Amino acid sequence: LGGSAAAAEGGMNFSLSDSQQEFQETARRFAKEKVIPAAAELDRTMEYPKEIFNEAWKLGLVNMHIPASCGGLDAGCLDGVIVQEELSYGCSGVSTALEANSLASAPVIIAASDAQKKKYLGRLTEEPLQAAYCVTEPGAGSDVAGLKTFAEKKGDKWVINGQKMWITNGGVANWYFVLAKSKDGFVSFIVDADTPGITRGKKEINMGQRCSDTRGITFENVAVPEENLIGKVGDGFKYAMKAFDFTRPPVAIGAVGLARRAMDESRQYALQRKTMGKNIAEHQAVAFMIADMAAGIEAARLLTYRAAWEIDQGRRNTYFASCAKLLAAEHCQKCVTDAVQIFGGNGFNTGYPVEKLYRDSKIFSIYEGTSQIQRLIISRDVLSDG
Ligand code: CS8
Ligand code: FAD
Repeated sequence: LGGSAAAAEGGMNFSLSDSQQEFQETARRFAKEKVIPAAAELDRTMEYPKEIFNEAWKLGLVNMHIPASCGGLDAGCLDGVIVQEELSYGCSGVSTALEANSLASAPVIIAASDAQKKKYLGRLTEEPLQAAYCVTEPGAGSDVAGLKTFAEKKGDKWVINGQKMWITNGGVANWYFVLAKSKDGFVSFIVDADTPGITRGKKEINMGQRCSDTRGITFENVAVPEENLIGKVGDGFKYAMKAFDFTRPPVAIGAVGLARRAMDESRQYALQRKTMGKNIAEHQAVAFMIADMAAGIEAARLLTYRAAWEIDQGRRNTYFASCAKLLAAEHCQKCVTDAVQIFGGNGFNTGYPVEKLYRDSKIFSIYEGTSQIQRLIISRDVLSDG
């Protein structure tokens, strides 16, 4: 018995490093002290959580992956995942609003020049500013290759025309990552938000995560200097896809954090609500719903850690990232449905916390690639020759 020989070889290890534990504790405390107390009101007013952003920025809980050369922490994907679970436990509207900077920064970290990184990532570490990732369009969400925004080279500038939709941080961003088509294939740019020709749409009123700022953005003859073209003409699509490899794990763990919150709320309620002479937790039908929540949360967390760990090892993790995003998003929705059930009539009421969790959860199976798109990516991988 015991695995001391195997352990000595340094194989599987489920421990967090000291710095990861520190990230986790900081984020957990921040969620408890700053996010949870503000969440219901932010949901009601739909106000962008600027103050919370600023405080999280000071603590290093946003922009975690920006390289040290640009003033960042250079944290790995797993480090960010550990933080995101805690922030999302507090409020996934807030965690989405905070994490959108990492999504916008990902293709820049992947493919931009040192000068571009210094200028635009450096800006995010110098001041608590926002950035946004503009890929989706009114006519092209799942089918990124079908997007229509067009960029044409004119002298030493690129002129962008098109419309983006559902852009997180759209109304508050200082700069945008923009994916477009050109006559020579996909091109991507960093675009200053105050460039003439950019119009930010109205804030969308969404079902959940209502404090996160989601908007359409229109680009009308937006002239962008050549120096803001990212990487090579023709490779823009791949930069946008590679970004998802890094950002789907944090989105997956957002669903885990929300599911864990639903479980904790359910546990607390089930231990005090009485029917037929006992706590409802003592009815097996209720206890087993909580058991299913726990088992799925453990599985989704481990799979997400694996997806994040793979990319931190420098390996392509597309398959694991999609598996994690799919499992976590779907399980999260099961958890919130059961949480509302455990709360009975109170679950359907805005005075209790679980109806917000129910509304907030749905987006996890839509953004960063729908559950169907994750299945497409996974099935292509499983069914391929390699
Ligand atoms: O279109 C792809 C897809 O992923 N669709 C889903 C779109 C999506 O996820 N959108 C999310 C937008 S952002 C968002 O929602 C933010 S929410 C707020 C979060 C805030 C933070 C909490 C697809 C359907 C998977 C693929 O489309 P296809 O058109 O079939 O392309 P492919 O044939 O698969 O690929 C074409 C070429 O690209 C290469 N590729 C694809 N994926 C990758 C990765 N790494 C590197 N290269 C990649 N991951 C692929 O190999 C092909 O290359 P070739 O050289 O042409 O063979
Ligand atoms: P569609 O692509 O039209 O899909 C409609 C339905 O058809 C879905 O159920 C889908 O799964 C299914 N479907 C489509 N194609 C297939 C297929 N091949 N096989 C099987 N089923 C299929 N985008 C950004 O670029 N940046 C952001 O910051 C951003 N933030 C967002 C925030 C919010 C709150 C929301 C709602 C969206 C955000 N998005 C963002 C866009 C998001 O990624 C897209 O909404 C999502 O990818 C789905 O695209 P769609 O809405 O166009 O749906």
